[in-house]
Amino acid sequence: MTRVENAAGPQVKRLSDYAPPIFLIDTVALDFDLRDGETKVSSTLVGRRNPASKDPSDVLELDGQELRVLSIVLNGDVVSEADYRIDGDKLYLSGVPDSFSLEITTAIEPEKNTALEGLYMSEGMYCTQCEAEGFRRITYFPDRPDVMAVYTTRLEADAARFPVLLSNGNLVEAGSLDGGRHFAVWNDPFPKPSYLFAAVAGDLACVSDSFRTMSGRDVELRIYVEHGNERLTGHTMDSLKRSMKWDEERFGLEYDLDLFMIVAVSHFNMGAMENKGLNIFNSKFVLADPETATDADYERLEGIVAHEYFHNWTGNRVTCRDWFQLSLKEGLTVFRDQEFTSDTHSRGVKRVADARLLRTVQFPEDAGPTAHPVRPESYLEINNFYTVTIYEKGAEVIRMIHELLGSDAFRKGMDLYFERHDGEAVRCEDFVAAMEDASGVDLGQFRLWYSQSGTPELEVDLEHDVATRTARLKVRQILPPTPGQPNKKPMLIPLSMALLGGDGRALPLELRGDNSAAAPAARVLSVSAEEQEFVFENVAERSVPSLLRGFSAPVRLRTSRNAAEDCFLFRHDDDPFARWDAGQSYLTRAIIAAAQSGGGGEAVLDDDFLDAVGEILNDPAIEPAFAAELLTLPGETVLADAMLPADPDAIHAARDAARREIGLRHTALFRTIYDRLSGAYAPDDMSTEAMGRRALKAVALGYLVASGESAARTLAAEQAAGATTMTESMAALQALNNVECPEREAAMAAFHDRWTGTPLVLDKWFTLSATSALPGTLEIVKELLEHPKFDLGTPNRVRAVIGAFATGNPVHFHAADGSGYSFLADQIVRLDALNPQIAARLVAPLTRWKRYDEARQRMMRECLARIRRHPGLSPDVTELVAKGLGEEG
Ligand code: B3K
Ligand code: ZN
Repeated sequence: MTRVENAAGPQVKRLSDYAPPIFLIDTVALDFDLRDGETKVSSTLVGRRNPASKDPSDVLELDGQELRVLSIVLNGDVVSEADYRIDGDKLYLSGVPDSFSLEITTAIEPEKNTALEGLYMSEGMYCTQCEAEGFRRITYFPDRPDVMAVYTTRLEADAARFPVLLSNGNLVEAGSLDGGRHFAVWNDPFPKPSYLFAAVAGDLACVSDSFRTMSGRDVELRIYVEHGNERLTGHTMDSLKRSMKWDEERFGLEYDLDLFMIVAVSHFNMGAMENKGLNIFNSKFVLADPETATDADYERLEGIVAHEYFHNWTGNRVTCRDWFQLSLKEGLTVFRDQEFTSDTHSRGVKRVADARLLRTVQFPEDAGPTAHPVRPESYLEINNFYTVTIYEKGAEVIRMIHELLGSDAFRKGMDLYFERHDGEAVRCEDFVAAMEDASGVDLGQFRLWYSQSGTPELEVDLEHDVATRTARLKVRQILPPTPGQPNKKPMLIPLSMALLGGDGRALPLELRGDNSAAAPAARVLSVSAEEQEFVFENVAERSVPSLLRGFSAPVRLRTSRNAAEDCFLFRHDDDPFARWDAGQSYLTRAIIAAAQSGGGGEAVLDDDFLDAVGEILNDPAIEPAFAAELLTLPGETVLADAMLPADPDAIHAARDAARREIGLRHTALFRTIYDRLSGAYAPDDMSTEAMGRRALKAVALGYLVASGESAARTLAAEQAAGATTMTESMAALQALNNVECPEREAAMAAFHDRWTGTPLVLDKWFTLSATSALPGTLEIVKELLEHPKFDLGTPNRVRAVIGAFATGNPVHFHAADGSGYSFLADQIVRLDALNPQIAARLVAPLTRWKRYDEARQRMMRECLARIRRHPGLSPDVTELVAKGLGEEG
C-alpha cells in the first residue's frame, strides 16, 4: 500500500458543500485483537447505495488516519492495491455495487497514540475517543455523523491484564481462549454514527447500582474506576440517577438500553464523552469525596454527568447531520444540564454563573479573530469548534426559544422534534422548525442567532416625562463586525425588563400599543429593529430600569444608569441576575476608572456601595450562595474586556484596592459571618444550603485577608492547617495565594506534601502556584515543568499548569517584557507534536492581541508568527494561529 500525502494539506470544509453520502452502512462488525505493540482491527461493513443521494458514482469514500491496511475484501473478493487509492486521509474504493459487504483489516499502535483520539492507552488500559473524527484512527470508515449503523464489537485481549472488556450496548457473549486470552462480544441495537463508538479494555473495579425507569424497566448502572477508587464514585452514581429521573419528569425521556456504563480514565482531552451506553469520563469528573474535591468540583461533576446522560436523547437518538450542526446537540444539551442544575439547586445562582462564564470566555471569543456563528459555515479542524460559542451561546439560543415560546410550547416542540427525527441525523434548522410548528410562533428573524456571529450590544436609555406620566425606553441594537461578516441584519432580542419605583418595588407596566388590559410588573420586550422605542403610560413616579432580567439574551448591555442607580438596583432588584449585574456594572465602572487614573490614592468604591454591601451581609433573606455571588468582584478578564487598551497591571491593582476597601470597611462583619458559618454545617454535608454557606464563608475569609490584617492571615493559615475538607482547604489557600507571607509558603508546602500522591488534588497545587500574582511566578511556572510529577502527556496536568497560567494569571501572562507570551508559544509548539487538540486549546489567549497596547500587540503577534513558522504544525494549531494573525480562511 502506498500512502500519498495530500499535497494541498488540510482542506477547508464548507457547510455549503454538504452532499449526502453516496453509500450507507447498515451494520458494522468490529473485531479487536488487542496485543502489545500492534492491535489488529477487522471490520465488516454491510452497506448499500443511499437512495437520498443523486450521485451515480460507484466510488466508496472512506476516512482513515495512521492506519496500516492489511487486507480489503469486497463481496468475498480480495481487493488488490491497484483497485483502491489512498490520498492523504482518504481511501477511495471503486466499482462498489449497490449492496455490498466489505471487510477491512488494519493495524494500529495504541501505545504510541499521544493525541488521545481513536484507540489509545491510559495507565495501562485501552480506551477510545472518537468524537469528532477519531474513529478513522481505528479503521477505514465513512467517518461522518450522517452514516448511522448498528455495531457489534468483539474484543480479544490478555485475560490477566485486561479482565474487563467493554463496548457499546449489551454484552452478548464472553469466554476464555487459549494462551491466557479472553474475549467479549457487545451489540448495540441502536443505529449510531461512528463518533459514538467506544471500547475499553483494562483491569478496573466496578461499582454497580440500578434505576427503575418510568415504564418500570430496571436499568443496571455501572461505574468503572481504578482499583481502590470505588469509594469515590458515590456522587457520580447519585448524580446519574437524579439525571435519569429528571429527564423523565421534565421531558418525558426514558433511558433505552438495559445497561448504562461510565468509565473513568486519567488521560482525557476534555471532560467526558457521551458514547452510547458507555460514557467515558475524565477521572476528574467521576471521583470525589469531601476530603479531595471542593464543592465547586462536586457541582461540576454533577453537571457533567447530567450533560453526558442527557446526550442519550439530544445527540445520540437524534444526532447531527454534519459537524456544522454541532450546536444542535451541544447547545441543546447544555441548556438541558443548566435546567437540571437550576431545578436541583438555585436557579438565580446558576443563571449568574452561566452569565459570568459567557462574559469571561464567550464574549471575548465573539469579539476576537476566532469569532464564529453558533452554526459555523467553514472549518479546517472540527476539534477547534468545541467552543463556548457552540456550547454556551448555543444554549442561550435554545433558552431564548424557550422564553419566546413558554415552557409548555417548548415541551411540545421537543416532543415533535423527537417524533419527527428519532433515529436521524439532522440540522439545527430541523430543531427550529419543530419548535415553530409545535407553537405557531414565527422564528424567522430569530434564526439569525444561528448564522450571525458576534455579541450584539443593546444601548438602552430611559426618559421620563413627568407631565404626561410616560416613560420612554429607547433601545438601539449594535451588531459589531466579525470576521467574514462586516454587515449584519437586526436580530430578534428578547429584553426582559421592569421599572423600579423609589421604594424598590416594580411599577405596573402599561405598554402603549398592547391592547390587553394587563399591566404586569415585568415584561419581555421583543427588540427586532435597529432602533426602537417602547412607551409606558401612567407611570406614577421616576423609576430605575431593571434590564435584561434573567439574562434574557446573550448581549452586552449599555445603559444610561449612573453609579447611584446601579447601587439602588444592587440593593432592591428582585431579579437575581439583574441585581447581581447592577453590582457588577457599578464595580466595573469604579475599578476601570481607578485603573485609568493610575491609582492615585483615591478610594475606588463610594460609601453608597460599601453600605449596600453591609446591608446584603446583614440580610437573612438572601441565600448565602447568592450573597457570595453578589459580593464577588468581576474577574480581571471581564474587567480587561471593559478597558481599551486593557492594562492588566492597573486592573489588578485597582481590583485589589477595591477588595481591600470592602475588607477594611466590614472587617468586623466578615469576622462575625466567618465565625457564625464555621459551625453551621457538617463538613461533609453536601446539601445546596451547606455548600452555599461554605461559599459565603470563603468570601468572608477572602475579604478578611484582603484587608491586610495579619490576624486574618493567621486565620487563613489555621483554616488551611486544620481543614478536613478540600473546600475549606482551597478557600484558605486561595485567600492567601496573592499575599507574600510565610503563612502562604507554609500552607502551600504542607498541601503539596500531603497530596503529592493524589494526582487530582496535586493539580490544584499546580494551579495555585501557576496563578499567583506574586512576583517571580513565571520562573516558578518554568520550574513546575521540571517537577517530577509534571507530564506533558497528561492533559489535566497541562491544563493545571500551562492552561491556568495563560488564562488565570493576566498579570504575568501579559508581563510587559513579553515573557509570558513567549513562554506560552514555546509550550504550544512543544505540545503540538504530542497532542494537537490540547496545544490548540492554549492558543486563544495569544489571539486577543487587539485589546492591548501596541507593544503587547506586537509581541503577541510575533509569538503567533513564530508558532506559525514551526514546521509540521498540526491543522488544529495552524487554523487558530492563522486566524489569530488575521489571515482569513
Ligand atoms: N461531545 C463531547 C465532546 C467531544 C470533543 C471532541 N473534541 C463531550 C460533550 O460535549 O458532552
Ligand atoms: Zn456535550
